[in-house]
Amino acid sequence: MKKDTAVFDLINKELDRQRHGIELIASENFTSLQVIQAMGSVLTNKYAEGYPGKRFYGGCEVIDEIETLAIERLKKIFNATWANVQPHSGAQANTAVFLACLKAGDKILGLDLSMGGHLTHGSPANFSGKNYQAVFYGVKKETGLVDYDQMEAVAKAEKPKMIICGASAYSRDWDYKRIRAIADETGALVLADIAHPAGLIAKNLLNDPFEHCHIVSSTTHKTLRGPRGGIIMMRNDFDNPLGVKDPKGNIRPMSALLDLAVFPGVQGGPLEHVIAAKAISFGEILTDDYTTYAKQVIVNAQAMAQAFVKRGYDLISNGTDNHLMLIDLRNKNLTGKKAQETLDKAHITLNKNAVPFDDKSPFVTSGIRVGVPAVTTRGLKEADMEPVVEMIDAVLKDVENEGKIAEIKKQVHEFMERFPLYPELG
Ligand code: DSN
Repeated sequence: MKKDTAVFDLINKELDRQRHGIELIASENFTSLQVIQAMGSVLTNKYAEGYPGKRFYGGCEVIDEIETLAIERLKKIFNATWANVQPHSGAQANTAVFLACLKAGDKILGLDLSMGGHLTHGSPANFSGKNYQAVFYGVKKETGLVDYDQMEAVAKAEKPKMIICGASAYSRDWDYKRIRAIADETGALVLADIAHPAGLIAKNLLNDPFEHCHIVSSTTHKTLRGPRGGIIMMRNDFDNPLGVKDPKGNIRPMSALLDLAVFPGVQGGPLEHVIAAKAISFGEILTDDYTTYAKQVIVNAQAMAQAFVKRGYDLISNGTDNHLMLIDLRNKNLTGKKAQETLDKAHITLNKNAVPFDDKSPFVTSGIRVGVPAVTTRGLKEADMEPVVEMIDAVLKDVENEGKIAEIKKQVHEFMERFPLYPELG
């Protein structure tokens, strides 16, 4: 068959872009080559609806071994007793959790999207806000920290069936113990969506949500550095206290309800090529090399935060505990949109982001979100954060100066040549 050069040329162009630029999107990372190879394998040909040992198709004996390996490795990482590795994404994982735990119209309490939350935590634009009644907590204006008093007050007043913690743009750790206490007092389940900091939690560098939260969901492609996908886990199984039943009307353990919610609830055939890639990345996470990586992520994020503060940037909560920071650009007379677009021209990639109490639309925003998981995988260390921030600052100080931007772009390419990406790909 003739090679589709139209598509492969574009793939190579994207490889080139990834190699030359500085990648600071907090939710992105670079997987190992073996993770990419597994995703491009013959496993994509196989239908395997169901679960290991209980499939609706023949010929699943190898697939069963692969999926079991992924589940067992994931359980080991988080000291979990149950895991589902089939969700195609974090959004799919959360959809399945809601389907398993709640009835349509039930109330949920999540971090407001405009305060750093996630679409699937109750945004009116998302299934979570359309099918469920969403109420929200936020962060404190003075500190930028999650307002647990507000969470408690809203929970007491609204009696949500589920409290969701986790965020897309929050640079601090979570008080899971307090959240569970609020949930116990008000009769709610707790879902921790750890999509962003999962890799740091895996290595005990942040608080452990499994101790206190009923259910934990995540993506696999952010700090976990695996293929694009989702997962759901529990350390302790339990019978759904909200009285949600399986399709036959039986009360079942949460693990069974969650499995049923993923398939056949919200998905059909699992992506077994991606599940194989998940298994590989989970194996990588269990190594000492990954522990070194996760520690370096935090060291790099703190060095980067300091470099920004030194240059007068206004960091929400004044710093970071994890892999990212949120920067309010209003004191620099810039919007997030302008900053993102200008930095893009210099091949420095990050995203515009609403800051808490933002006065601009989500398409413009007052801020940017900056994360270090991808550059840490490239091999950048804390001493490299200064020159990176210097280049960002040079662009943002002079956003209309195309000559300067071109000069920084050249510096970016020269700088990143020191950190080869996928050299095996030629
Ligand atoms: N889109 C992801 C992020 O960038 O954080 C969240 O789903």
